[in-house]
Amino acid sequence: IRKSYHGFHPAPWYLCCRSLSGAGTLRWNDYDRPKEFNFASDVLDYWTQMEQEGKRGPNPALWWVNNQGDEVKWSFREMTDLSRRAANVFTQTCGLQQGDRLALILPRVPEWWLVVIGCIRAGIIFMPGTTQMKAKDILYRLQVSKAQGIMTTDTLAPEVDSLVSECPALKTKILVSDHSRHGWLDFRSLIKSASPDHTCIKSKTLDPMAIFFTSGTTGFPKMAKHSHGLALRSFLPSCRKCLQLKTSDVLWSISDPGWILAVLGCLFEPWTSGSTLFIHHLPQFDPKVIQETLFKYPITQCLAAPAVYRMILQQIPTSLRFPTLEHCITGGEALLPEEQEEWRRRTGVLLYEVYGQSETGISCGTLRGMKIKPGSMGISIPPFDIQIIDEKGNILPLNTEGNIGIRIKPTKPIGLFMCYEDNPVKTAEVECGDFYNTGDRATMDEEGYIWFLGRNDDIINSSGYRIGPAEVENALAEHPAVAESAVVSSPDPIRKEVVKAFIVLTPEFLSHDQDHLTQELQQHVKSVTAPYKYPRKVEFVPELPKTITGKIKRSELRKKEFGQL
Ligand code: BCO
Repeated sequence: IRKSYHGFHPAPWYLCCRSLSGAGTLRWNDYDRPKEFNFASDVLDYWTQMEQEGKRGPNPALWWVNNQGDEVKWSFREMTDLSRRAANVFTQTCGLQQGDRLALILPRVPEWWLVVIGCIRAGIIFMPGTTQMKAKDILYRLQVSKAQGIMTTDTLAPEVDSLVSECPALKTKILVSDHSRHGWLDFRSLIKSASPDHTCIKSKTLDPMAIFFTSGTTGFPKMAKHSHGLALRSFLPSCRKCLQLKTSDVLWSISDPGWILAVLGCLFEPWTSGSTLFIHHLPQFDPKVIQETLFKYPITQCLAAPAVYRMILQQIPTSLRFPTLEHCITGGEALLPEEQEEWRRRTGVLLYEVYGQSETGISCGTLRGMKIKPGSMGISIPPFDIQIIDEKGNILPLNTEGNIGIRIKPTKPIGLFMCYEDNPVKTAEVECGDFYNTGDRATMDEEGYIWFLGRNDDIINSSGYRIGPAEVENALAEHPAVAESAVVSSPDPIRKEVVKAFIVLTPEFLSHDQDHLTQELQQHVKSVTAPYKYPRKVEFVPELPKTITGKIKRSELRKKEFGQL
């Protein structure tokens, strides 16, 4: 890793770089389905070549900073070199092969990019996960995916060691740290000694590339499996219209590396266009740090969940007139029209909304320069054909509420997930006639703009996190105070929705102080599963509403929360 402030002069390159619309001057059209595609060889190595031929400015591919003043700047050539080394580490030292699975639980450290590109080069299926995960979350992921490898930092390594005996498929543990740990391979030293010569696999576009875990209403998260087509999609002309990045752009993508939004916004989108990706390590989210960073660095585009923009607007009373910021994009949850307007008023920059899921990547959006209709998520982005459908897959008339469907017949579009791995039942459940049913409710207007309304099930979207109620209920059930619980969405001015738990107490806890018990239960959930899921609201009730067959009526509780009953 090169940590240096030297040899880098921001002003000249971001003012004078050539503008190219994409790697390889747009070889494919929206509906082409090339047989082979590999992001590392087709895109990253292309920009390395452009750099070598002097056809791209001196701006780095990755520009990483942290709060301690460390800085990493890697050119495309360095990314190519280091990611080839990473591929060799995986195949030669770790014994991983094409088709093997690697659980990747890293914070925003520069190695994350080497690992993902290294995996793509070697055909290893990477499975990103948030560092908020706890031992049980990790155990589930390792077991259900039969992962052969895991890569993480010092913080989670002890958790992994505590469960490794229950994961027979796991054969390699790789640590990203300045220290070594018994039983773990040391990535930072291995990469230094690895060879930079590696022949990238010739991946078929529809070969598997990544697995994202996504929460559902019931049970444990499902494995949404994506092919290399996910990366190809960022390359297609329609998708390029979304951000319209140029080689001179500096895109700051604020998503946690555990989510698909990061794989798109922190990797495929910026590097397809040969742009600079800017990353702030941000171990804790702090709107003030975001404001300062946007003033300090020549960032031209910013991609973050609505909650990030909302929290900046709510918590920073001082100037938001950032010197170089031109374009802002948001996705992951619904954005309110008044938030969009306030962002424009205070920054002078428009905020464009995109929509997608772990299954779909970015599916629709208001493309840069297109008319913004506040409250709408924009239009369908080809090759996706989005329609509003009924429960049987019939297309509904304009301005009629229904499910957001993405056409999969006669041909599944490039970039849509392949299936829920090892789960044909759930895969079949989301097929609805000729469409993939997203489970999100919306309407479409005469101009094709899509207007989000909510979910058709019990999934909670809190500040951009998709949370399955059963995951929180299971965590609560482990506490002796909880006889039973029902977890639903509840309105919130900051996070739009938060997790609320209705809890029936066991007799021994009925006389306990309820405020104290609330805190204890919140801490308990934070300690057994990823803390972003903890119930920010708790209500103790004598009983839960149920159907005659004994099923908890979550929808009744949710409607009460939103004043719909
Ligand atoms: O709010 P609290 O302080 O009570 O609790 C927070 C944390 O303090 C706490 N926590 C975090 N790590 C912990 C911990 N507690 C104990 N041990 C730990 N190791 O847990 C709570 C976590 O909540 P949070 O993550 O929402 O934290 P925060 O700081 O409020 O962050 C705000 C946001 C906006 C940065 C965050 O909510 C966020 O990143 N949201 C966006 C999520 C996102 O990127 N979604 C996109 C998914 S992909 C997609 O939608 C497809 C689109 C194509």
